[in-house]
Amino acid sequence: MPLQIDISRYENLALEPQDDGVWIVTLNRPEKRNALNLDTIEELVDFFSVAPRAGVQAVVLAGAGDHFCAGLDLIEHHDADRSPADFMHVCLRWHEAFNKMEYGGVPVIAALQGAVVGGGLELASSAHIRIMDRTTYFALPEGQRGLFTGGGATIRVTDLVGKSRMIDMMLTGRVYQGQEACDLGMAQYFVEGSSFDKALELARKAAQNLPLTNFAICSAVSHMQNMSALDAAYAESVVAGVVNTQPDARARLAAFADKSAARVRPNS
Ligand code: 1HE
Repeated sequence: MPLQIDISRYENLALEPQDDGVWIVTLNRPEKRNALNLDTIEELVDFFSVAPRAGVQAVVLAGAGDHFCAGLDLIEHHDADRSPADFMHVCLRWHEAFNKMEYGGVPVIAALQGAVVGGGLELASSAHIRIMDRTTYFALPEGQRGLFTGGGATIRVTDLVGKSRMIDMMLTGRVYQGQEACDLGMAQYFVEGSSFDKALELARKAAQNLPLTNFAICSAVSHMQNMSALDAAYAESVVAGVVNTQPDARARLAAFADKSAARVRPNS
């Protein structure tokens, strides 16, 4: 019996389940440019903890308004006047949320518009696919604010663009946008139209895969990056042993064998 997600409990995220198992999850504080306060982080933890067991096939992660996310809620942080231990625990909750996203097994497709900055870029980099459009720009303003990244940028943004670029972004506040940002790996898609429309299209496509296959793609690949090549090869074999023999795959293999399944062709 899948778990239920009680949409009415969420105040900082807007949750919209679609008929095909895709859920649209929108950061819903546009008046604060979707800055990440503690409550938003807790709602992300809640949602992504349950989503893999609630029949969620894919997630479109979006931001309400003109900007995806302005990063850490600087006003909340200022007013709370936190101790080092307090802020360490804040960061641990961010990691809890973002690790649930990256390792949870449900495809997360981020629709990026406007500012994707600081913790907003850390959030985006936890998604499996990022779509940007003409309005999207990326930055790590932590350096200018007297701060340091605390939501995984040292791991995930470095993974996307490399150590030297990440350090430059933090030291100088450098902003990346347009084709250059996409070419560097900030996003996998750069669209002329709306990033949201493309994200929904891709989420619907991913949702047609078997859930166990998607689970492996959106969990095992990340775990294996943390292993030695020797251990990753072993883990890959075990995962493939389970996934590639799943009963639901038999119909798809049979369709290939009887030539009714679509073939892989170059883009026209
Ligand atoms: C905020 C935040 C925020 C806006 N925390 N309240 N992140 C940053 O350094 C980015 C800070 N934000 C900005 O640079 C700009 O706000 C934006 C480029 C995102 C948008 O600009 P704009 O002109 O559309 O909006 P605005 O007038 O600057 O802000 C509108 C409101 O949103 C305003 O609130 P209001 O009550 O005065 O109307 C802003 O205070 C509020 N707002 N951004 C709180 N970030 C785990 S460590 C992670 C470390 C970091 O993420 S550091 C990077 C923080």
